[in-house]
Amino acid sequence: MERTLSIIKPDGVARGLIGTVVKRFEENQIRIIAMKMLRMTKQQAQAFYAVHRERPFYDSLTDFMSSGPIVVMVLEGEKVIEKNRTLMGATDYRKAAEGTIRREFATDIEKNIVHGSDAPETAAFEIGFFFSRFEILNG
Ligand code: 3AN
Repeated sequence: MERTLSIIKPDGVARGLIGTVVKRFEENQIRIIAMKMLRMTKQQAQAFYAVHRERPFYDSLTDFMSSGPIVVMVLEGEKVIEKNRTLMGATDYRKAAEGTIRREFATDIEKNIVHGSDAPETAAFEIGFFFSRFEILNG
């Protein structure tokens, strides 16, 4: 059993896509074991995306991620990290497969609706960033 962190980014929340994203998880046997809505400060977004601090898009990305409310979720299931990334589609929505969340809804490489951890180590860091043990079912 694996866990991963999912974020519905500010564009996804603003565009009314919370239900759509949650439905994708529910339809694909992915269990949501924690969920909340919050707004990150710029500093929190910088800390969350610290691995990207050398990238040219870091400042813009952290501005965007702190620009409005987000929904953060802990997902659980077999191979859920990969499964979630398959449902999300490629970072660049133009390269994302048909039927994926980003292909259907994203409008921009940065404003791409959802985030999903990319490996067990990043999932552990990202889950711990947002949730205490007591906020996660059977945590
Ligand atoms: P993913 O979210 O698909 O794992 P990462 O981890 O490479 O992609 O990038 C983190 C976030 O940074 C992306 N979700 C996207 O919002 C933004 N991003 C990635 N590449 C670019 C880029 N070339 N230009 C602008 N923003 C980008």
